[in-house]
Amino acid sequence: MSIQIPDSLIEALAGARTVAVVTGSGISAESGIPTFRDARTGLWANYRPEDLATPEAFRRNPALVWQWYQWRRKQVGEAQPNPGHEALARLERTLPDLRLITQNVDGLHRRAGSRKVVEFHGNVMNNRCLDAGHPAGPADPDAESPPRCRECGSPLRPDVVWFGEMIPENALHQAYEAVDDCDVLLSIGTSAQVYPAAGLVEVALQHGATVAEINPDTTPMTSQVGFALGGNAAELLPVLADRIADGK
Ligand code: BV8
Repeated sequence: MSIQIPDSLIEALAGARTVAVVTGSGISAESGIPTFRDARTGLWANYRPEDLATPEAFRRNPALVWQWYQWRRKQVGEAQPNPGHEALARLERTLPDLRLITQNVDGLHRRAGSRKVVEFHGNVMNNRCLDAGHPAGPADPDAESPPRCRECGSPLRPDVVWFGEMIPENALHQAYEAVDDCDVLLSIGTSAQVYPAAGLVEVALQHGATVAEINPDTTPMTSQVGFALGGNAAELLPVLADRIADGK
């Protein structure tokens, strides 16, 4: 099935002074990483991510939450960027100013070559300590429970933003700077349900940016965007990047 991308969207992108992109777990689906809502496979089938990705869950059962992240880190370590990630890296090189805000913690955008990336919810491969936030790099992949911080001895936790936690100030500032000023925003592979990330798309809509959504399903944003491209990111984005590169 040929993928139809309206000429008017190509023209808006090609003529944009600045483009913002917001991605969610759907863009990593074709790298073999289950989307956040599908992450309930195998031994983790009985847990909802929203019940594990919280400070309370970690305090209640640090080993369980740590093992969930160790399982996810293994998936991420085995994953490769897919053509969707690579197409966004090409678009960053082709367009004058494209800034990418990702909700994903898998690091695949940077591995695909994107450089202007805001990791809005952190990066699962890094750790920090619970008490003082001392940064700690990757942990032993076989550690069954949280190692201790070398500086203060408190338990390590993944360097991600849990539900109920604030987005880091610099990520928040960079993200709003990108969407406040964008001519075009692409919302890709996100169910647009988690805030304040989903609010970034609303900011672009409010100031009249051209907004396109790339998702095989509909979301709460679909009825508000100018372009709703029903398809997979790994199929649609390379076509879009080719048309921008070819100037047509
Ligand atoms: C906070 C890191 C303030 C951890 C994650 C209003 C305002 C502010 C906050 C709230 C609010 N309402 C509710 C809240 C609280 C909460 C929230 O939003 N809850 C939700 C459940 C309603 N928000 C927070 O807690 C945030 N913090 O607000 O702090 C505060 C703090 C203290 C006191 C007062 C105020 C922090 C939220 C961050 C949580 N951390 N991740 C980890 O990964 O373990 S969130 C995590 O879930 C992801 O990072 C991502 O953000 C989200 C999952 O969403 P998606 O990425 O969209 O994935 P999903 O599976 O849902 O959808 C995938 C989509 O892809 C689907 O649409 C599918 O159709 C599509 N798809 C599938 N295949 C493809 C595809 N698309 C394209 N191509 C394909 N091939």
